[in-house]
Amino acid sequence: MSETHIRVKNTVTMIGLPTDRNSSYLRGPAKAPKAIRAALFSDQGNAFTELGLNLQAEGVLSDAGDLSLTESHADAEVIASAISSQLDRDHRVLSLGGDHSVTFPIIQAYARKYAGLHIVQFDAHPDLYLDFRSNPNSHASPFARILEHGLARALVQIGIRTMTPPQRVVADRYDVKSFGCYELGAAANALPDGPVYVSIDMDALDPAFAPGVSHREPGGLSVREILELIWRLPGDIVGADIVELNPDEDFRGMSAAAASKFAKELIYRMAT
Ligand SMILES: [Mn+2]
Repeated sequence: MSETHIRVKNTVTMIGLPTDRNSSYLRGPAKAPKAIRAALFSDQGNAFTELGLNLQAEGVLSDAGDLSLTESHADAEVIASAISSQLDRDHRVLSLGGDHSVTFPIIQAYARKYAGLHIVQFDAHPDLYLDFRSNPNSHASPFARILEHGLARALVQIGIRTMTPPQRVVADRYDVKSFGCYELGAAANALPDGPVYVSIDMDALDPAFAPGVSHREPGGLSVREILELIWRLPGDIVGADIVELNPDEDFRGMSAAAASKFAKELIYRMAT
């Protein structure tokens, strides 16, 4: 299929969120936006998605650069207003984290534009702690914040392999659909219709595919399994993030390459 047959309906703005403030273990994801961009625009590949969309074609992708974040409480509002201003232009946003705490302010902005937003989260971890080590904004808590603020109609989690009793309580309270790596058929059947936001934590992948994360959890998903689920999503993907890449833990850029692959295919789904 050549690019001339693909109709571009939306411009996707890519924006980097270089923050590590709410990481609970290792630091490093603040360096991820630079690493993902370098992989995305590297001569190791080309600018075409698997179905033939040229990311460099007019009106497909714009890059807003990295936000200036100060590792302070004020960052959340800086993130939310930057996302809102892109949504006000009717762009769709691909955010490059950063630790997973960034998803809460991003969704605060999205919820102002999209009522009844569904979220699909690829992750080894549920991230449903009401607070983690006394930090309610921890990267282990963004989906607890999103759900208790009523910012999403429903949450589907895929790749989960670290559920704990306190997080199970929160999952049950908000009817979260949480799927392990052994039930991808059921997960595929639970993929939502309607406006959907996709959040990819790189530790959803098996560490064999992406060693460059702060919390390696073996027994994870393959790159291809995640791509298949992104393609099969019946809903309209209106926004996405790729978070928790830790370049300091990477091996020869292979995790950054996986993150850039997800970026390409998410841009395809958002743009067309
Ligand atoms: Mn995770």
